[in-house]
Amino acid sequence: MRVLIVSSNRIRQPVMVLPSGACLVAEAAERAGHAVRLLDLMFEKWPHEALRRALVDWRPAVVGLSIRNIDTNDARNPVVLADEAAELAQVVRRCSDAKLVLGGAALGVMPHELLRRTGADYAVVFDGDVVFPQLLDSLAAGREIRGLAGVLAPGDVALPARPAGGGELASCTPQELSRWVQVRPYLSNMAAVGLQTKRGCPFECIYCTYSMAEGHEYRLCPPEQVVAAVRRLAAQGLRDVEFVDNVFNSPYEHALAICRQLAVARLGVRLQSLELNPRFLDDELLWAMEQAGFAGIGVTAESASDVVLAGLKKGYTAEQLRLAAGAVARHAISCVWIFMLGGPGETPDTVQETLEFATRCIRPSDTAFFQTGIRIYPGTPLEQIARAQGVLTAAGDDMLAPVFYISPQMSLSGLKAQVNAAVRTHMNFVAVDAIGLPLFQTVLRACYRLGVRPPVWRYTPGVRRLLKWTGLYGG
Ligand code: B12
Repeated sequence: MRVLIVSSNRIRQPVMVLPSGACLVAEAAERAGHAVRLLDLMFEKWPHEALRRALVDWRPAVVGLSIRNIDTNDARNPVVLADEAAELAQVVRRCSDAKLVLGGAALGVMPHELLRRTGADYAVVFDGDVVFPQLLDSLAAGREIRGLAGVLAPGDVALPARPAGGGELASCTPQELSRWVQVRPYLSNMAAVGLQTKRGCPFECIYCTYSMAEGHEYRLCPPEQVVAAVRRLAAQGLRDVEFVDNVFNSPYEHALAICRQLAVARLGVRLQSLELNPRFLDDELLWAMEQAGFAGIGVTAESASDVVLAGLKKGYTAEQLRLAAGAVARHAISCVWIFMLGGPGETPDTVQETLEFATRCIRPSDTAFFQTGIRIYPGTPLEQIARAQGVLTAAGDDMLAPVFYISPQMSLSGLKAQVNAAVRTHMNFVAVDAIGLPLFQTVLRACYRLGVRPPVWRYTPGVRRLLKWTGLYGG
């Protein structure tokens, strides 16, 4: 069958993201014997017209619409992206009689709502590279789709069964990204190529959808395959590689083995991962990461208050966070600490505890990033808490427009004011609104031309001073 995969993501903040998942799915469909094209809308000036042209030229029997983001996860400036996906679906319906199939990270979060909102024929909920070829085969053979593992159809109430398999993760990155998308413009906007070393998440953070989308059990990509994938990327000139696992350093031994093997392989790549759990971050792993070529890491600390950490079910304490900060300070890798303020139990005092931790324990050359408010997703324990506290009134099937949790013990404006005051006096602190600054993308491209390479947040204190001096941010 002729298949058109459409990568709909056009969000450029905080950095552009190469559509590796959509490329993986395109490759898998091609391996299954189908003729596949991929349309990436990121750089298209007129996305609807580009889609119309692709539909008319290629005349696909199936269109796979990849949807990454539902919104920008920013309580300060909420943006709904589901409407854009619905408009693209309308273009498909107007210009073609192809079956329309949804896929992408957003489907792991709100599949029913997106299926309804777009009017698509099917949604692939779990691993697209496994499920999509099976769906295509069934469509080609005219077999019944309802009940196919990983596929949701209109009117289905329950989530579909997970595809059989489990165990090892077959593919962690596409074989050849540049066959499907223009890679250069992404690189000059400081994007790194994403690579998954595992799927699945056993943690129980109350706000998170990761285990809903990928299951609680880990499926690991063997370390030697991860090294082979990084080698392949390096051979294609892709030297900025980001591990995009839900949590990179768990299981700890798996991350350690990957780093040690990468160190031996000496591939000359700049590695990063923004998803490190402080509970599993020690000198041994950081040393291995340094040897492997890590240029930057992110620790998803969320809070440094024991009350809030327990409320979020993070599974570590403020003391463990301090130990992790001590370890980070003994190594040369740049680090961004990511905090998510406003969770259950948060008060101005607990926010102060977190700000004090960031002042005392984070090196001035490292970055502290503060998000205010927590996006509430249907089906999470946070949704139940928010309903019980009267913080959430929207119906469970009406949450595509973002709703954010703020502890009833404080207000969003109070929280913002507290964070802004700290940002003004600490040149390594950044609040979420900085991501949307006008000129941000222009600055990124200019930096790239001057030889600056990812991750850009390594330069936060310098950039912050410049922005403060020009009056653009945090003055
Ligand atoms: C790593 C990550 C990041 C990194 C990305 C780094 C990089 N170099 O790529 C960073 C930190 C930069 C980031 C930023 C953001 N992120 Co993010 N991110 C993730 C994370 C943890 C992994 C994404 C990933 O790369 N997966 C690996 C690839 C291979 O998988 P994939 O693209 O999903 O593709 C698979 C399937 O989706 C499917 N598939 C994909 N396309 C298609 C197409 C078809 C037709 C089919 C059938 C299937 C299919 O098959 C693929 C293989 O299984 C996810 C959570 C998650 N586990 O999905 C959140 C997630 C995608 N992010 C999210 C958000 C909100 C954002 C931001 C908007 C946040 C912000 N304000 O900064 C930005 C947007 C960035 C942008 N420009 O778009 C949300 C999106 C949903 C939502 N709430 O809107 C997620 C789901 C987290 C969540 N639960 O909230 N992110």
